[in-house]
Amino acid sequence: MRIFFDSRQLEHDPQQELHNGAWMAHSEHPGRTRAIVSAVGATETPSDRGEAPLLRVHPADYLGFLKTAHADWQSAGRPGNAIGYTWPVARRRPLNLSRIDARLGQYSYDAATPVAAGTWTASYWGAQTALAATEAVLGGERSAFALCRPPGHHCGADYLGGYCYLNNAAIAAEAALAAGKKRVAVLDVDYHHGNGTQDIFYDRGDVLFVSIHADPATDYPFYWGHVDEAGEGAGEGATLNLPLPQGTDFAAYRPALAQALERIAAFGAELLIVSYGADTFVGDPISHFALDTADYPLMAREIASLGLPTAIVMEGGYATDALGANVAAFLSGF
Ligand code: Q9C
Ligand code: ZN
Repeated sequence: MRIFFDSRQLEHDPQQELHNGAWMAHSEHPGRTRAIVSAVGATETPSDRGEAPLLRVHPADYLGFLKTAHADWQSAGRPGNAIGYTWPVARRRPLNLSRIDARLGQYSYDAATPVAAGTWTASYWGAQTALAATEAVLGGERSAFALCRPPGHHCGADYLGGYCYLNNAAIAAEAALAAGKKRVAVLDVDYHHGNGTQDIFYDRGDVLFVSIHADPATDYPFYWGHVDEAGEGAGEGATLNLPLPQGTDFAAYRPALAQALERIAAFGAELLIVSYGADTFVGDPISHFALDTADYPLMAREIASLGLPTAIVMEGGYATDALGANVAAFLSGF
């Protein structure tokens, strides 16, 4: 399998996140990626396809915010990473605010996703990595892996959150549509619901979003991922949420996976994007499913049995010591 990776993604090195009321070292650190690189073998560096494919998903004002947020934070005399502390709820009308704190609140939804000096560069090359893998499968590869970092599935068109800044899976799906595919499916198997990807395609009939994740009644991101979220307008029926309880092992996971794959086949997808998070692993420090390393090849084989050209995009997974083995195990099933 062709594997794409750009080492500039290591430049994103966020210092801390607000976790259950205390600042703690950030879970989404460069060491995750180093662990995966040493486990999966040779990688290819993506070429630069520019900003146009990013702009199919994210508005220019959001990209502009992301590019300068850390410098703006420094200009305001602040230490460390840029992070918001107030979020608009009641007053969502468009306002042209310049204060960095106001802009952070406008373009984010949590305090787990700081903007560091290297965040834009890393996110940009993460998106290019997803595009390279997509191009490989459009060119005839059966499957390809994009070792993306930071992850992408929590960020929407114009907001960051959940350690995510650019939505790599959505950028990949839009690239496939731009290349002429009529129907694309995104299967999200990260432990957490892919709220950003869901939002981006919620009213669209050409992209099916299917997610298997921890029940938002107990788990982040709480406000999305409930079973009754099924899409709207032209996208009615093109979103499928399959929440599962904490403690789920692969035996309990399998029926949901079968249901997800059935829907993707029925949709008539011509290309599949898999948002793969290894945080379903039993040893994940911030998650509560019970999948084991040996389950990932089985999961992958079932996905591969759809017979669709498949671009796999890396999302979460925080048990760094097991992460390389878990990713390699998943890829081996294709
Ligand atoms: N106390 C991904 O896996 N932290 N993002 C929640 C709980 C946010 C995970 C804090 C978790 C985001 C891509
Ligand atoms: Zn996750």
